[in-house]
Amino acid sequence: MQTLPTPPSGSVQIEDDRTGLSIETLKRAFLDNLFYIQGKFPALASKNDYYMALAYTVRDRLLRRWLNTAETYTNTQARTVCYLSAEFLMGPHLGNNLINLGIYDQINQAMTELGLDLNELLQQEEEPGLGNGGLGRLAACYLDSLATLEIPALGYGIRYEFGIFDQEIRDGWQVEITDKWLRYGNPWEIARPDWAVEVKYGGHTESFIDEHGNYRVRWVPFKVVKGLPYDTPILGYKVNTANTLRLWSAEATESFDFGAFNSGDYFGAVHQKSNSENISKVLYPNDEQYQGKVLRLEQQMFFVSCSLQDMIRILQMQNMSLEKFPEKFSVQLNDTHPAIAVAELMRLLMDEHGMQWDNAWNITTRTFGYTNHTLLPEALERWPLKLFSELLPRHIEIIYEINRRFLDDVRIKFPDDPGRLSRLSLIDESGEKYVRMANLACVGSSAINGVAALHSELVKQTVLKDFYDMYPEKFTNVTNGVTPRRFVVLSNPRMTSLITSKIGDNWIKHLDELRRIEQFADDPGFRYEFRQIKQAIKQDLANHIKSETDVEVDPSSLFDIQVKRIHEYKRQHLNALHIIHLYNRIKANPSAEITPRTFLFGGKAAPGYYMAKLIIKFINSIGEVVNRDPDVAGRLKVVFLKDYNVKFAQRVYPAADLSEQISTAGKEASGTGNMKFSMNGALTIGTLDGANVEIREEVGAENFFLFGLTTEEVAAKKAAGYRPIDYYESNNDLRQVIDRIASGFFSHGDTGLFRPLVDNLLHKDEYLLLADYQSYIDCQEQVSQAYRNWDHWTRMSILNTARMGKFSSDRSIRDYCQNIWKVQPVPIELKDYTQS
Ligand code: 7GP
Repeated sequence: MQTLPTPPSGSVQIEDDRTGLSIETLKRAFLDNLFYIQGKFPALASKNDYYMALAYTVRDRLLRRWLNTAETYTNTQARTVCYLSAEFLMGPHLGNNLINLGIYDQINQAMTELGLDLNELLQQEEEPGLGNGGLGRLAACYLDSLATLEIPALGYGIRYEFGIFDQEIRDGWQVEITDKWLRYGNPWEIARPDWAVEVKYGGHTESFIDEHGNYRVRWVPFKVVKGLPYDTPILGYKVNTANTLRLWSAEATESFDFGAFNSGDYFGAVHQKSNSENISKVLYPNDEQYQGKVLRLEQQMFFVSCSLQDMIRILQMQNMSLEKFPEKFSVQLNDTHPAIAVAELMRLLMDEHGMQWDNAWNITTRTFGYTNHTLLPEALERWPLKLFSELLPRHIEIIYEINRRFLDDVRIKFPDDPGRLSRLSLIDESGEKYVRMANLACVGSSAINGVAALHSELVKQTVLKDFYDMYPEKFTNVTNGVTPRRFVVLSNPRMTSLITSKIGDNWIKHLDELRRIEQFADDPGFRYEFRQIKQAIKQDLANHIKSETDVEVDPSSLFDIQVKRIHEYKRQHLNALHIIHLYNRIKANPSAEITPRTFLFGGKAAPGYYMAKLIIKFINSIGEVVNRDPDVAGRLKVVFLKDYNVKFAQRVYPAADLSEQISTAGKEASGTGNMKFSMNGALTIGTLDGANVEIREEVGAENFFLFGLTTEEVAAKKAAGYRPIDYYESNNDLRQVIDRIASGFFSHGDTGLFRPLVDNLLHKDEYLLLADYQSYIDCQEQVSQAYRNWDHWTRMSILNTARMGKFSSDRSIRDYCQNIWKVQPVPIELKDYTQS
């Protein structure tokens, strides 16, 4: 190792190896970490060693900000947002931290001088896939914006040992592989064993009268599990604020049951340990599909109880009384997964801290806010009463009491309305009994919001209508947003430099300023550069596709991309019908004028969701035929890219010409991929669903390809008795598409393979693909025509980027702060610990 030069006394300031930013210091610090943390010297080091050494070098530069932030929050007793979420889909940390620290170029230079390629090292990071899709990724964007806006905040969740599965494609089918993301260690987290807490399950309760003559309850659990917190710093963009993501890992209270061990039951002794650790073992891979498994309820209770106990610890450490809980903390429930928090906070306040009901209830309801993320009925969480009571005997008592008092309030507001009472009850008693988590969240929160304007309206009119009637003042909207740091600056450095060269870099923090590039939309030079950049990015993706799948795609073709979880309501199969329509046109007339297109798909299907998995096979089967048919002559290519995740998403959004946002109106709560595409200059083909409505308003109807039925039309059609077969029978083109599938043409003659898909479309078609088919095809034809005029297309593309300011997650977080959390920024000053 290099030795430090001795400075001439008093004249030269030596840069500290853990904080310095000069290229020389960065190189030295990097080699030092390689040596002392990885235990390697360059000749022995693997790519992963280099990645780790770099990660530690960057983490060192974060730590001062992180500790300064924690210290400032402690000293000022700052009001803090706690974001409770069963999922945080963070994506790789390294690149984002380089951007937010503002040292991307320096590190790039330092690596180059050491003969290393920063891009390769960035690719090395195994991303923490601790989420399924939109809900988990939104939580991650919100942490970025909270830190950037200097808002005191903690993210609380579960440190799953295995995140969302890795997806392989074999013979066109999805195969799930365990995600061992912690295999090589995680340089971004720090364990905090001294803040471990305990969580109880099962057993029974006993009541007693305490020394003040008060009625109290004691819970005698069947098992106790230890929760160990792991902290990850979340740095804001070019600020000193570094907030904390605190994820809980489950451990047995005693690693061995020594009693059992000594009596010779070695297996039994270890069994108890592995049983407890199961709680944080694996993320449930279902997206918008509720699964009533005990382990899932154990997970929810686990992270919620750990987090609330942690908040109480923080409050007490700051010498604040429990009465101050709602002033110190605003706690947001990310959907109903953490809704048990309402009962758990009541229990902690009453049973563990001796508070009386009314006081505890007042504190609880002032603390929580609840965000709804879906209207799909199959996602609504309700736990079988028996299962719930056995696992959480104390919580069910509390829920009964909340319910008793709540229903009394309902009776006063709506006398003689038994139907309403049974719909609002926290317990579903219509058949087998269930605990309704959304009802618990609504009663226990002071604010309830949906995630896009349309969605928030539908929440009030449908799933939560009775609650809206009861508490209209609780309801608001906060339209989702995404972070431009990760999804523009990091993902699209070329477009970022072009924009910055014209309007400076203020837009990165104030995305509305992107409007200032509108003035260049008619500037031929700017258009040219904008288009060249898109072309270069498409070429990169084409190379990647070639190396991954061996399919050759034409980078000048229209890149038509749909990436998101596979779900029938998102209608990836409608997109597929369009491909078959184009293919049929070519087969009918090989010299037909077809705008060359590359269709790209990516996304995981829940392992138990048969239809979604069949859709993946369907897309791959179409690709197999279309990609090699000589009549097509390369004009159409269909590629399904395996293992879609955050890391890959970052390469995909900038390469898109067309973004597919084609869910049945009324089904997609918001969508956030739609925003990421459009910010990167893709045009959208979409329905009036979720945030598409607002995106279209912002970018202008003339820069958006709209098709399909509206929410009201969908409802009316269903009410009138929708018959998909009528569309099949009356539309020749559609019939040919469906018949082509049914004939076994895409399945080596096997007419059975896609029968479930075809039968479903013809006889059920819950998501109205056939009703929207012609409108979609016509709209796609407009897209094809528009793409032929590249200059005009580029203009529309620039205007999309320029007008996406509203969809920065900074705006969403400002909305939450003002309307729901009532919390103010607390700027952090950098203090130099090395001097003290
Ligand atoms: C998703 C919604 O489907 C998507 O439209 C929205 O943009 C996203 O949340 C963020 O708000 N919902 C989920 O991912 C989900 O699992 C069930 O919802 C609770």
